[in-house]
Amino acid sequence: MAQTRPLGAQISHMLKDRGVDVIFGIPGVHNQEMYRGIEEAGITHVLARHEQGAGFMADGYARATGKPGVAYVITGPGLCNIMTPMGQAYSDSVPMLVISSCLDEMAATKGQLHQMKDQRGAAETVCDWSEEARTADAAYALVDRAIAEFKTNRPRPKHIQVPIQQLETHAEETFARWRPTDKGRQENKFSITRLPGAIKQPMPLDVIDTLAIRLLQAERPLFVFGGGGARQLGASGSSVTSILELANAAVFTTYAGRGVAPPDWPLLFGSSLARPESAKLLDASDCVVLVGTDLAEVDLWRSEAGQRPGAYIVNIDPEVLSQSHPKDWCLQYDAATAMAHLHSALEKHSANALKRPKSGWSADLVAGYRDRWRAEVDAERPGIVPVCDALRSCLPEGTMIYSDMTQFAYTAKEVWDMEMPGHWHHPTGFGTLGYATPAAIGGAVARKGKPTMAIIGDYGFHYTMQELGVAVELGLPLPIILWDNGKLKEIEESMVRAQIAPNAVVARNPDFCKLAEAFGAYACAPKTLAEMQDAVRAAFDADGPTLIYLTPEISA
Ligand SMILES: Cc1ncc(C[n+]2csc(CCOP(=O)(O)OP(=O)(O)O)c2C)c(N)n1
Ligand SMILES: [Mg+2]
Repeated sequence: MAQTRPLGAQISHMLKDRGVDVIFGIPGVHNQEMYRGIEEAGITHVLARHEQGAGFMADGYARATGKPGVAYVITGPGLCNIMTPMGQAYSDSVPMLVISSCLDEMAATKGQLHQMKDQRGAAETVCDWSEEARTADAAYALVDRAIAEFKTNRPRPKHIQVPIQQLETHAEETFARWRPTDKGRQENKFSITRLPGAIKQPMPLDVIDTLAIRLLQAERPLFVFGGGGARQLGASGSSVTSILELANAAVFTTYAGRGVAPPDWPLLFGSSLARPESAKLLDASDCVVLVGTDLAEVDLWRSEAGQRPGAYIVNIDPEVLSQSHPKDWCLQYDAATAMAHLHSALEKHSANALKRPKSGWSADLVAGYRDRWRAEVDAERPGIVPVCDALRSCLPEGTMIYSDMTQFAYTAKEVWDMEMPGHWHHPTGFGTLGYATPAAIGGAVARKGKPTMAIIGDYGFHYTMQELGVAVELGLPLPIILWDNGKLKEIEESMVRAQIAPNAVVARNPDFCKLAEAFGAYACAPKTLAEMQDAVRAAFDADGPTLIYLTPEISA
């Protein structure tokens, strides 16, 4: 029997019906109607300590699962506080749904609680769209629109605001009418299978065939996989491995694309696109395939990728395709669909006795570049590479890592190959300090029983340290690697390079271990790499988070 409830409660029931199990947020008098239905609907609510924390938790949850990360916030300051995570989710293509209350009336009444000039418009500057629902049906339609777009478009955050009076008004459960009834669809609610475009237009098999033949005939075929590729290919990495084998192709990944190609693939150049020499290699390739990447400035740290004449570009985002070179081939598909077809085409054509010439790449050549780049990375920010190696070797299989804007992460991203795609999350595009702790909490909530770890710098930790309380409350076995170099070191070095006398780059730090303990977390300060490894192993078995405090003085 369809039930009538206040709209605030209906929204939670609808979200549950559409597959949402967890909501991150903070209640207030304005959005309390949204809290009426949460428990009854069977949804777990995680109470953050700041809306920025709630937003990053929703982001971490979404990146860990591919499901939407949902957050409830209040009018005005609640929404403003979550706008930074929305901006982060926008730049990194994360499916996040923020639902807030809003004032019923603005123009005629000044000085209302939580009033701001244009809340909807403000949110729109950091997300895909921001809409107001003035009726129950509008709210339901917007929720379904958001969920549908997460599945079919490049996933990006959306904001729905509902006037307080509407949240309080009783509404019919009409959203149930649209409930998908067939079981297959129910189970598949959030998985990206095919784009609507892919359903309407058949795969352009002639283009895929041409690509397969070109890959087989090329001297130096080269794939670049990005974060979109990692997200869409997910666990179907095996088809990538056989594509690489059939084509004997070399691979670059972006930082977010790590893990799409297996780390032991002998022609893996790694996540080294920021090394200037990578441009030469792209240039040298006679068949470049870009999968789920827009080769953004934050991937390359230069304006141009390299020549890549007549590249094949697989991307679900038409905006990315619109920036291609006129000679490029554009395939508006998700990576999984395109790679599956490419795999069949490669098998067909290699069986058809198309002679595969000796590849222009060799394992030795690739290893030579990689060794040199590793030495460069080590020289740029000395002392971090050995800590990365020790850390990597003690992590349980399938550990998901959330990193922050710290030198430790900048180094790690270039020297740390991932075994699986989608297991290292960094605030890449927006570059927000304070991301790692709450995002890792969201990831740990999403993957109970599986290992999750955060890496953060001493300054960045200050931004969201209060969320430690959430990790303690939820008993999450989360190691938090805190890299304390005693300053805003990346900024200090940048000032020195710009011949600015370094200033405003040292903040007096608290005793981080005592601070963590005050929250009820565990804390330790290992002095050697072996002690660090023991601490990390113990942290994964603990009944709450552990702050693992490291300084550059750590000894081998
Ligand atoms: C919200 C926000 N404010 C400011 C910055 C600029 N910023 C980037 S790194 C950094 C210093 C970070 O210091 P720390 O966390 O100690 O990392 P380190 O570079 O020392 O390893 C600052 C202020 C930012 N990225 N995000
Ligand atoms: Mg620092």
